[in-house]
Formats: sequence, C-alpha cells, structure tokens
Amino acid sequence: MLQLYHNDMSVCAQKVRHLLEEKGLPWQSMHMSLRHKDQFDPDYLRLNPNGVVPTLVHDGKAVIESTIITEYLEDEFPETAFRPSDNAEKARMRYWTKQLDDSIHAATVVVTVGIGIRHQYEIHSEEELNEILDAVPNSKWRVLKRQLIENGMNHPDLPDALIRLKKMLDDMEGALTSREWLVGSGISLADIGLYPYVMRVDHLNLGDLISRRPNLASWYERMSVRPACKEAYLGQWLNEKYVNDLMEKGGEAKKFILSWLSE
Ligand SMILES: N[C@@H](CCC(=O)N[C@@H](CS)C(=O)NCC(=O)O)C(=O)O
Repeated sequence: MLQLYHNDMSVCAQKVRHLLEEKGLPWQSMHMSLRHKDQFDPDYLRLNPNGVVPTLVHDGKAVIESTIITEYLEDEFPETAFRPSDNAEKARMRYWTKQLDDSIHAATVVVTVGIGIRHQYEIHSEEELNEILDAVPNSKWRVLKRQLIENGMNHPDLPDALIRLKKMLDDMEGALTSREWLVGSGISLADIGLYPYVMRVDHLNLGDLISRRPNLASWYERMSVRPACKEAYLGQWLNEKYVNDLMEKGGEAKKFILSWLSE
C-alpha cells in the first residue's frame, strides 16, 4: 500500500502526486495542514524528522525527500517509466531535478513567503507567531521564515530568489527550443519536477514571465492538459483561497518585479 503524507499546495507534494497519477498507482491520501502544524506532530516527525511534506509510506517503509521519492517510485514501479533509458539523457534529467533541490525550491519558498503568504500570518499575535516559529525543527528555516514574514519584499534574499526563478524559466525556454520535453523523447521526472515551480510563478500573478517565453508556454500547456496532471493539481487539491491570496499579493508586486527583472 502507498500512503502519501502531503499538502494540497505544497510544490514538493504536487510533483509526487503527479507522478503517482501518471503511473496509475492507487494511493491513500494523508493530507496535512501545514498551518495547523500537522508536520510537527511527534508521530509525523518519526516518519520525517525534517518536519516537512511529502513523505511516502510504502508497505510500512517511510521514504522522504520528494526527488528521492520520485526515484524510489521509478525503481519500485518501473512498468510505466518516467526516466529516459539512455544514461546520458538520464544524467541530464537528474541535473534538472538536482537544481530543484540545490536552489530552485529554496528560491520559490523565499518568493512565496516573502511576496505571497507572509500576510496570512498577520492574524496571529506576537505570542502565537513565536509559538508557530518555535515549532520549526530546522533552525535556518526558522530564522529565515521569521525574517521573510517581517520584511517581505525588503528581505535581502528576495532579489537573488527572483533572479534564480528567472534563470529557471530561461533555461527551460532554451532546452525546449527543439524538443517537446526537457530531456529525451517523452515526459520525464524533469518535467514532472519542474512543473509545480513554473505553476507557482503563474500563481504569483507572474504569468507574463511564462507567456513571453513561447517554448516554455507551449510546454506548460502540454503539461496542464494531461489527465494525470489535472488529477494531481485540480479538484480537491486546488486550494482556491491559497491561489487567490498569491494572485492578489503577486498582483500588487507584479509591476515592480517585472521591471526589476527587466521583463
Ligand atoms: N527538500 C524537501 C523539501 C520539503 C519542503 O520544504 N516541504 C514544504 C512544503 S513545499 C513543507 O513541508 N514546509 C513545512 C513548513 O513550512 O513548515 C523535499 O523535496 O521533500
């Protein structure tokens, strides 16, 4: 049995849901409310000591880290493959997913919290906010989250984070010049991994950054119409309030961001 501890709008969880759907694997949803601190529950921390989603539990064995989970699913269920058979192409695929882990995910968190969701914390008193932040096990993330909530767009990491996301979009536009998918001849873990990060740019009301890159825009559309993609991202997994908040706050910052990025 496959159980996925996840959250509706978590980028790392979205890509695992998408792969499960593409592979046609039945899975049980263990939905976590990150706002209600489900990720810090002692039982959950025994599965994932980092206190983050996603976690896959396969026949009682926990697998953590979204990129590792997707590779695990490929190893365990190779029937419908999402890794190219050619080793050089597979290495290129892993270079894409490595970039997610090395920098793209961190940049996305900075931009999402700094521009979009910091405002959701305004409802909390100083004491409640301290309680929420004190529960974060990773001390670096605890400090960064507080600074992003307090400083928003003025946080010193924000410019570099935006530049990193722009580079991601430029790299994808280049890679998609003469091919439909990021590597090989079909959809792979590279496409499935990058998609939620491009969608986050869109949800932050920065869709101009996508539409101005025609190869990327066609790829985004190609991905979005896949039945497995709809299953993983829409319906019960689309948190409209979350997206509306991102759209609203992103919209307020959009003009400044686009001109700052020389777009
Ligand atoms: N490198 C981890 C990152 C996981 C991660 O950061 N997950 C976020 C959601 S996208 C989370 O659970 N955050 C918990 C929190 O904000 O307290 C992975 O790829 O699984």
